[in-house]
Amino acid sequence: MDKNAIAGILSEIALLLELKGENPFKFRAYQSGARILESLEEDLAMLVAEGRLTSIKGIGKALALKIETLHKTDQLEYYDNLVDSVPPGLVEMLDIPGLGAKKIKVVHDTLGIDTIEKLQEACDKGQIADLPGFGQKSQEKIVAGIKNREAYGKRHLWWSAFEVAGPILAGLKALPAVERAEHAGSLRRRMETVGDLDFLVASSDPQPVMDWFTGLDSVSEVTAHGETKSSVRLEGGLQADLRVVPPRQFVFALHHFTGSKDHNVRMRQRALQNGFSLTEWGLRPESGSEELLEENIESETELFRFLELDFIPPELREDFGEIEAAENNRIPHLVEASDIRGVFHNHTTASDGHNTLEEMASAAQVLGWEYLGIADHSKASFQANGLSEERLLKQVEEIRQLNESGKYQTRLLSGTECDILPTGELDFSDSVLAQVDYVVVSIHSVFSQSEDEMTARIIRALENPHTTMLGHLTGRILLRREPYNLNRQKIIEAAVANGKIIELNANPSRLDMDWRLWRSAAEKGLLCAINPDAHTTEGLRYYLAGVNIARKGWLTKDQILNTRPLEQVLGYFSR
Ligand code: DGT
Ligand code: CA
Ligand code: CA
Ligand code: ZN
Repeated sequence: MDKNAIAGILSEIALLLELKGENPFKFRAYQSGARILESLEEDLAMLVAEGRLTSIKGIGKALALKIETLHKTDQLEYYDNLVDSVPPGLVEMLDIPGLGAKKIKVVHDTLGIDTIEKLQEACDKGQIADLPGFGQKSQEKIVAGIKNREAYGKRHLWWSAFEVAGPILAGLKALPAVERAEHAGSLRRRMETVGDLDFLVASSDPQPVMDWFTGLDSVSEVTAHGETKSSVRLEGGLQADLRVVPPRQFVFALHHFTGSKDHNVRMRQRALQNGFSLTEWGLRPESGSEELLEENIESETELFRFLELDFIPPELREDFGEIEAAENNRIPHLVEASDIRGVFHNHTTASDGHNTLEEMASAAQVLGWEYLGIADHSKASFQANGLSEERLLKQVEEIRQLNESGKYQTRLLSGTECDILPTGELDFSDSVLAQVDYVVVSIHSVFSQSEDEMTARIIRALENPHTTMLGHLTGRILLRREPYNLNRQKIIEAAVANGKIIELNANPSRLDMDWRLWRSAAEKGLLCAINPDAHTTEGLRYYLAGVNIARKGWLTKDQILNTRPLEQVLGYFSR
């Protein structure tokens, strides 16, 4: 077992122990053990072979033995017994917002509840509200959480779905029987989450393509195996559809199965207005004739052109006004990944990142970036090892020296991700904030304020003259945590009025602010910054997910600060 798999098991042990109500010291030891393993730089095999695991701070004898056993045998009796001793329903309840291990234990111990269904029943009867430490509010929150869990249960983050889809698409393209292959559906439209993967292939010999697809190693179940359509469930729970069409139908099918449904409806209406019926099979003149018009349409561009429209990028096909825009040559030139010259909101080992300043700098250089901003947490985020004033100023100095040394071509910028305190005040004083290049302000605590309080809190932070940009506007964690209560429009207006940026947090679980808001916000004059919120060198790559969402939000290069060259960015900061 590799270190990440072992770290996964240690975190699970921590959760199970907490669910059992064990001594906090005990489960925290596993939690921190997992974190240590994740950020381990030395080779685990080497450490085990040389018996040096216990020399790492935070890994005692007992923990070392378990890590060693997992590493060598892939098994651990202690873990297996623990899993057996905790009802799986309790573990599932951890997904419900507002229900931590402590509360789950209370629910289990007092009412004998060990499944989500029973939890729902108890809520219906009002029993949860009566438990000590719960109350009406938290019961309502649990009910909402159960609902969300059902709604979200079947969806997946775009980023992880795309990683799964990549090799499958490459495999399809490599098959001799395949002329063309593309992914379609929400994956191609770059939605923040996807329900299932859709693949489309042009081939006049579907059989071997279907057989290859349903026979993939990663397929755990074949749910349909037809002549031209197959569906499978992949390991990890994702479902995937494959459709094979004759080559001359490919363009029409690609457009149809890319969707969205609403966009398709509008496109069919438009075709009808022009006297044609548009389907996944082709275009047919409405006036009786059965003849299909497909000879001269070999790309989506040509299909749109036939309907007197400019090409509409898949990201925009959401019936958000894209057809009107395409009619009037007003599809914007959307931002592209290659436009990005650097990013601002990233973490290092100084707070809760897993890589050092220099490792981040070197990774940014590999990405070809002109600048890399570091914005570690501030002191109020003690759970994320937030920096004190002294540590921040020390980091500013470190960054200055590193820049001066000329060791990296990427220029480092010193920022901070400064907590917005519950009152809307910032976690650092003006005199400290004046010493960094820019200030990202974010909420990391007291999420439960009312809409008015939260909105006022954030607006107050935006009014601080030192604030440069607002981090992860709503705090949502896709598929896991709802946005906090806030009035997004009021905040956008305040940002524009105060000349502040709202970031597009590109972490695949956040993608916050939501793409649906960007078009109108940018029209009001809001400036965007795409930030990966990276906690590792790998995490810098999340900027790609941010570019997707910016494109979905109709954003162009000039509406995004980090497409600008270094000099202009510095100029912007020193306004
Ligand atoms: P998902 O999978 O829930 O994330 O969303 P999609 O958009 O990938 O939806 P999916 O997989 O059900 O279908 C793929 C595409 O096929 C969809 O984007 C549009 C098209 N499509 C599917 N069903 C219909 C339909 O009933 N009417 C129309 N007009 N188009 C459909
Ligand atoms: Ca789909
Ligand atoms: Ca589908
Ligand atoms: Zn944050």
